[in-house]
Amino acid sequence: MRQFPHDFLWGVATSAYQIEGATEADGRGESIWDRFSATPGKIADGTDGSVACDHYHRWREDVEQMRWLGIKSYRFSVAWPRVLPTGRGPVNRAGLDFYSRLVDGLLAAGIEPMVTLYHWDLPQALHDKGGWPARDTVSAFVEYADEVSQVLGDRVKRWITHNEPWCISVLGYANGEHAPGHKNWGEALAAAHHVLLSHGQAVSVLRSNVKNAEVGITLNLVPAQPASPSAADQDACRAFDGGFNRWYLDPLYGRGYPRDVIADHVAAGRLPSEKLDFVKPGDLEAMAAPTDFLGVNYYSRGIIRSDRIPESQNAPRTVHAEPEKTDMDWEVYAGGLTDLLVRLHKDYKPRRLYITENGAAYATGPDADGRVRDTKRVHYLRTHLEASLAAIQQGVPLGGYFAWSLLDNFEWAYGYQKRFGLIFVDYATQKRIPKDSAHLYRAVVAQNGLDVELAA
Ligand code: GBH
Repeated sequence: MRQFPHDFLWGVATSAYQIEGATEADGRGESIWDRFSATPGKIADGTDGSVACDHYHRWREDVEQMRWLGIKSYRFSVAWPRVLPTGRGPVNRAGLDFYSRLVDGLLAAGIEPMVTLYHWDLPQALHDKGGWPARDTVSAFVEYADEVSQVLGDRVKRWITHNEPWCISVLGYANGEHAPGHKNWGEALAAAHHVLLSHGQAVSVLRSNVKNAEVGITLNLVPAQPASPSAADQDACRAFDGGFNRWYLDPLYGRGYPRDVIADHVAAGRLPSEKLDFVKPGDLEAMAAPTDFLGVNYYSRGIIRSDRIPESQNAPRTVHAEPEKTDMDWEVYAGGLTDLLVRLHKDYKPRRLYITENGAAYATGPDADGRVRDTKRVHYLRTHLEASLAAIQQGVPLGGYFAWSLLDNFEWAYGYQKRFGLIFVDYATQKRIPKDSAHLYRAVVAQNGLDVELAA
């Protein structure tokens, strides 16, 4: 009864800068995250990704963990500065060889690789030439996609161009929480445009280099609900959904940028006029290149309250947040995942959807007996898998689920204090300990269904 389709792609996800370490090995160049984390005050615990999980040296052990989990696919990202240390040619073979060995190791373990080309580690040299707000970065990305897919394309079938354009542009260029730490909305919107354009241009390159390629992009999407039925809250919710979700979905699915959000940006002084100077003829067509799947990263919903009118004058809050929050302070709300998937299927009709990330931060470590009883993550995982199955039962073409993350890792501006792993990492010794949630996931994957119990 509570079974997933027989070909459902069970997986786990990671990203290069968050796990690899070895930032100076084999000719790797500097990335904007090396520079940003070395800047005092940017990372909560003052750490960086220079060692992280030392996955660059321990990848064989990590593939063994995946084999134990029984997963069918592993989503990882390629570090652009390992392949092209200064952003553009010549290629650093030693850097690309690391991914070639990893892919061979995965295939030997019966695990299909899914490659993300860009998970935020822009070569610093490209940043110095303007970074994502500069249009030249588009062709640099397409060249990079070409080089990587020429070498890995004989063994890697599934490709994700970018991870979370909203984070790249807004966190990186508008609110400064992520590298490169700028605070300029004009730059952020130009950056978002160039990220989406580079995605569209890379699609055809990937298709020509990879036989039977499955190509897509991953977005971080947040289903939103107004806090009350008041007109002000409903409008705030429209605006949130517009800026967070539709700004990326609409152009990817051929509708161009949403007019209402352009007007919001102008009204808020984030854009000088409704004319988007960074959009050149042909861009909107290129961005809408047909893809094989949409990757969805889901963590929580948004309950949206207007800040235009004082709280006291607003209608009473009618949407109640669940009391449970993760260590990120994000509400645990599994129903949002079903709602989101159903809405994407209905409004945009992607050929297929993959949940490319879903998970929760809880700092739970080993008890005296060595076992990691991460009960809250077990609950999060179970309820979100139920929510995924519910979407399938409502007709959503959901092809797979990738838990975030295989390992505890470098959680960007939060450093190592936030732990998302199914597997605990003792950073002092680099020892890996599968948490209770890993045992649950292993049982689900083995059964391809949810009627599983965990040993007490
Ligand atoms: C992902 O980003 C990243 O791809 C990954 O590298 C990272 O480690 C992981 O998630 C965990 O943070 O409205 O409550 O959902 C996620 C980025 C998640 C951005 C949630 C904005 C809004 C909070 N985001 N978020 S909520």
